[in-house]
Amino acid sequence: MSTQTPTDLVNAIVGGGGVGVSNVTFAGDVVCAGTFTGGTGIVGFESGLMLSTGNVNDAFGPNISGSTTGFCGGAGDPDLDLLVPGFTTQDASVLEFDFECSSIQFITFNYVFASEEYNEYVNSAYNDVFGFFVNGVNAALLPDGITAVTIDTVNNGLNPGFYIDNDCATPAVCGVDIEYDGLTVVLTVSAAVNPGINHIKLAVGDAGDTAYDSAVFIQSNSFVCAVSNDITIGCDPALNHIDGMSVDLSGSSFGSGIGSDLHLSASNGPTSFSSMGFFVASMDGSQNITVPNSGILCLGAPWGRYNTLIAGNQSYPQLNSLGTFNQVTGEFENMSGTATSAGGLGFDIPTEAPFAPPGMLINSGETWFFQLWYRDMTVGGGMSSNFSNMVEVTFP
Ligand SMILES: [Ca+2]
Ligand SMILES: [Ca+2]
Ligand SMILES: [Ca+2]
Ligand SMILES: [Ca+2]
Repeated sequence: MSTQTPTDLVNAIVGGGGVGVSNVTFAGDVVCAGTFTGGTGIVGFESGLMLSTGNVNDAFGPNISGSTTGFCGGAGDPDLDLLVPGFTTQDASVLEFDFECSSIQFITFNYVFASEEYNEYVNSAYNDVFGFFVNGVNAALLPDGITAVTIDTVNNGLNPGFYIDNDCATPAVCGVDIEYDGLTVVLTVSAAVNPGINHIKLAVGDAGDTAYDSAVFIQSNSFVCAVSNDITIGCDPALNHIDGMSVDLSGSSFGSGIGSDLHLSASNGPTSFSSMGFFVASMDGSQNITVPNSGILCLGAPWGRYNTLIAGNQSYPQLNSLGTFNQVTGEFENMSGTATSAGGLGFDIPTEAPFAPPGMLINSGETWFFQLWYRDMTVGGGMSSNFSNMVEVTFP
């Protein structure tokens, strides 16, 4: 845990390119905000940003108190006050900034809320509160899109599936290596944003008094512009490869501008030999035929491969998705440098579709289907091939 400048705090959570950030401000005490590492197995992600109503260094486990309390200068926040009618918040930690997404209409990020107010102050006046205000509207909601995440709405009695009890007293369960007596599972914010400049306020505050800390943890690099929610998986699961697993293809936004802002990644690949592969695309995802020793081809014709050899033109390097599966992790690693993710995992789909002759574009509003083709082996040691499952994307 370490305290940082406001810009450091924002940089800790903004991932990839594409999220233009400006006008960063922080209100609160410097000891009540910071960055952290080592969160795996505790909050559910390794590193990120933390905002607290007490000293961030009091977050470390084990849980030795039911009432850990720190102070952040006293001042509350008017937007938080509106979430707890009748109360004035205090000790608020408030990080605000403007951001801009290039042509994409959603923002997402992952977080956990934790509090010492659990469990004794559930359904009481002493309810600490947090909010992620996107253009003034709180986006910290349960997956139903309606219920605000609060101590009173996520606890042992209400929405317990989103709650991890860590209270050593009521009842005595405190297996998580963190001071907070209760915390949420990892939750995701998904909020529509406007073209151009948007504003977000990330805020947590004490309510009722300044005692008993509460905090929010936001996952590093998880704050990204999203390709809407319109990514679905099909033709799943794929046929198992020689090592007994099926390759999982998934899609996400990578938030910068090679083209369509879609990032494909593939995992669970063969590790017993060096397997290469590349991505293929089609506007028809209805085929679903099993090819002996070659997996399930889900894409209908015509389909094209993101491979400079088939494009037949070295001036189109962005179409080269050739890669290999890491023989330790089974993750697909891009060999041609056209993946923006850490470690070059996966592939950033360009605007141009991989058909020969080149020049066909993926256009806004179109639905496309993607699979990974890769080298597989037969049980007898002969060479074969296989496919991942399929990702279907309607481009915004
Ligand atoms: Ca505690
Ligand atoms: Ca407590
Ligand atoms: Ca406090
Ligand atoms: Ca409190």
